[in-house]
Formats: sequence, C-alpha cells, structure tokens
Amino acid sequence: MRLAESLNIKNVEPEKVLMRNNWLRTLAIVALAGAMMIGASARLGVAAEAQPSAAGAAPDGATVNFTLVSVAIDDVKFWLPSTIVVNQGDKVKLTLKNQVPGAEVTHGFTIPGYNIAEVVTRGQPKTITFVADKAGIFPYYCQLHAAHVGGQLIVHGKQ
Ligand SMILES: [Cu+2]
Repeated sequence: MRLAESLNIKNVEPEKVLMRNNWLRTLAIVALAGAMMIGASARLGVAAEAQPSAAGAAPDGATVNFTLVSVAIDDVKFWLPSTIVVNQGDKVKLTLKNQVPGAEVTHGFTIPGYNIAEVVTRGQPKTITFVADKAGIFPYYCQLHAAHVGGQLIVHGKQ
C-alpha cells in the first residue's frame, strides 16, 4: 500500500494546497501585525489620545484618532487595523489611507451602523469625524469590492 493510500489522501491538487498555504501565511502576517500594533499602543498608554493607535479607548468624551490603511497582502485587501475600540460618547476621527497598489485607485470604507460610506483614492487620505453615540460592534469594510477583508469598530457602552 502506498503512503497516500494508507493516509487516505485522494486527489489533493497542489494548487489548492499552495493557496491554502498562502492564506495561512497571510493570516499569520496579519495576526503578527495586529500583535505589534497592540503592543505599540499599550506602550503609548492613554497618551494615545492625540496619536493614531490600533486599539485602545480614551477617557470619557475625548477625541480619539485612528489611521486606517487599506493594504494588499498576497492579493488580498484589508483595512488595517482590523479592530478599533472607543467609548460611547467619544468623538472619533478616522484618517483613511488607501495604499493598495494596482490599476484600481479607489477603495471604499463604510461603517453602515454609523451611516458612513466613503470612497478613498490612493494618494489622497480622507479624514472623517463622528460621535460614537451608539454602543456595540459595528463592522467596517470596502463597499466597492466584496472580496475585501474588513474589521470592526467596538464602542464600549456607558456604565
Ligand atoms: Cu475595495
């Protein structure tokens, strides 16, 4: 009995295995990037008020600033960081940057739960502000291309 038979491996296409490996590598890179950003913001502590930060909430009612970047890794497009955290009542300022290479120069950024929908052109960052008046978890993603990987805005409710 051959090894493949004894392991019950049938018709494994090398291409699919390769794709799966690429995906795992992509996920590992994103997880690593996220861990590094969380580490960096933890070191900045509450002083992150005026700084872009990956994850963290400011004191009650403060303005919190985030820079969100659309990037491509192995042809998969992401909005990073993939999680931002604020307190209910915070004024939130988002700087949106599209750094996806290629022929397509525009990508979208929408948070439907907050009625936000922007189109961001590569090389032209866009800044939006809103008050996070609703608590909950609000997905964000590119409304122009369904294949994008999005993220989530987490708004902690007032006690
Ligand atoms: Cu897009």
